[in-house]
Amino acid sequence: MKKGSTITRSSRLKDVLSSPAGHDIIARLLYSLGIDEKAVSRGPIGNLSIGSLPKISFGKFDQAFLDALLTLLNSQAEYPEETPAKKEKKWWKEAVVYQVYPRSFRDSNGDGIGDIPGIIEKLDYLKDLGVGAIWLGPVFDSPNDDNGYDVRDYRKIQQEFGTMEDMDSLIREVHRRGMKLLIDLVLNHTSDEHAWFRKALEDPSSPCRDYYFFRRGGEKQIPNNWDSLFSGPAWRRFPEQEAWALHLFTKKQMDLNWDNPAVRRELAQIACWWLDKGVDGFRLDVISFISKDEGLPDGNPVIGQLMGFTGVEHYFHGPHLDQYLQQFRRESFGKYDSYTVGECAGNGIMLSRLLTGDDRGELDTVFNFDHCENPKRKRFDLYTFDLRPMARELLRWQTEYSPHCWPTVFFENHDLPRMTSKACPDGFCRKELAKLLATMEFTLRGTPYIYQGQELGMENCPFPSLGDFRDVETLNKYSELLGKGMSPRRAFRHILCGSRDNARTPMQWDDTRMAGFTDGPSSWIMVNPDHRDINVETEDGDPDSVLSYYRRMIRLRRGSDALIYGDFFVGNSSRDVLVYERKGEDGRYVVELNLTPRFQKRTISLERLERILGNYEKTGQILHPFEANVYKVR
Ligand code: ISL
Ligand code: CA
Repeated sequence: MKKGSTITRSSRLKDVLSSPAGHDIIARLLYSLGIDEKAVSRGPIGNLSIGSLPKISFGKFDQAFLDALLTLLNSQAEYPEETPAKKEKKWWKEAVVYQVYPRSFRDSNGDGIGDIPGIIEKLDYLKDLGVGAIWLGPVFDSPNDDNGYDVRDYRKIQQEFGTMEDMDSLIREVHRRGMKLLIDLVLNHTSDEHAWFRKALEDPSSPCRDYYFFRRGGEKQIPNNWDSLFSGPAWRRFPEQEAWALHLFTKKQMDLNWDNPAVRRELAQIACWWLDKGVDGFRLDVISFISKDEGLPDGNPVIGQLMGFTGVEHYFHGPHLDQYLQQFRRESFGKYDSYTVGECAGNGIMLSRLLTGDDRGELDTVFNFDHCENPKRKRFDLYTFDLRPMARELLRWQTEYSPHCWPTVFFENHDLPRMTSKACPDGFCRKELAKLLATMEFTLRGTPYIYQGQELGMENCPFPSLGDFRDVETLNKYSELLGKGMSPRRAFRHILCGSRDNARTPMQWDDTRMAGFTDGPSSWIMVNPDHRDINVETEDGDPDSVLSYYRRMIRLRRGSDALIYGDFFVGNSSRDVLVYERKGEDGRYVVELNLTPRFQKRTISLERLERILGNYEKTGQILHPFEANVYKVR
């Protein structure tokens, strides 16, 4: 099929794979059907027509789905150019990034809430760990409906976190230690308490009204069928005005209308304001959602079911996303020596190629989450996570993402339960698993991200009751499940495993009652009782601890051209054991990973290999559960 030609019902599946949106969507579809993508690109399935999808899926995908799919496939006509890659060396390709969740890192004044002076107290710890850049969660003034992801004023610091002077000294102190600071800009939506939204409500004729998506309509006239990602419909009603406004997240997080040039200008000015203050870049919250299809049409129910939320096909990579990002970069961070990572859920390898190619002028890197859950599973499902499909997905990003693009490598963040608990719920291999993940993290190509506490091997929290949860998404989910008729006991088990609060319990500095997080009597969310064993102080003095392993791994990566910029090759692997190689100026490294909690046969010969790091004291003929080794080729 020729580039740019229209995709129809009679187009063959393998041809669709050559269009960016088509590639990512078909790949995702096949994943959900449990079919390997290669079966389509190379095998006979590839010769089937799109029109046969209803048949081969036994009706799971119906005609309406097909229509929605064709519209979607044809909406994204752009193709990446085939120019030579720049392959430039950059500080952000070399830096290890550490994500700080401000509320839960360190409380300096005993009120039980983490704060900026608390972060400053711990900068030497981060420096010592080998961190090159810090991603700081949102610290802007906020009514805290979604822990700061609902911004009331982008140029003011949340009182509980400190003052603007504290923020200035944080920037200074980070730089003084040779590290960089990235801040978390939330630009897809503002709080309903932001001055723009208040004005829009007070005076419907003010220019601010068009900063958001207001639609007229009575109680029964909801503008479309989109779901909020945090349960319920994506529309909030303002009865006194006979109007609705769009919110993809909570009822207090109002979506901004990026189609309005004034909105784009204001947001670029905010970014410049922070860059002028000295921050080194941004993590852009749900940035891939900023462009919505014109007219906000209804979402297809089958796509909705597949993706978990109805409507996503109309905004996950909307019609003007690339153009808005190019403009945003030109008018803000493109003028600085900065680094930007965009949160771009649902954008697969090809669409991310559009977002991050060094010839595209958009973002530097993206976060994609396809590896974070197993096929056919969602975060709140009760299941034991299997590392093998995750590794396959990560390998695709290593081998199929273009040389124009730079990946990110991460396993945890403030929205995800702890990997240790997901993949090893009974905890018997916790340390080995945590070290295996560290081995991957610092030997794959891409910028590695550590989420606070990951370097200790922190686990999910055994929250005793509903009252111990804090997260709005969790609480909404619980009501949603009860509403569907689930028993309270069962609903509780689901939120216990999937809740974002699992990652948000206080950082564990020592084994005292409040884990060294606060000197006050209590904290805003409970401390995980496992802090008696899992904490910085204890692990610091133990050469066998997860923390010590992180330090060694980071030191190894930092000094190695091969591990940062080197070429990547898949080695002789089996279904259960992954082997890959990195090659650069300092030589060749071989990484060997047993991805299962069981003993496995080795797939390579160790002749000519010198073992330089591993998560077991010795390695024998048979690989131990989750065994990980790094070798240097002699
Ligand atoms: O799309 C998703 C699920 O399929 C989510 O993972 C989505 O990427 C995520 O919910 C977006 O998260 C970000 O924006 C939210 C905020 O609550 C999160 O903490 C933040 O990381 C709204 O601002
Ligand atoms: Ca505090």
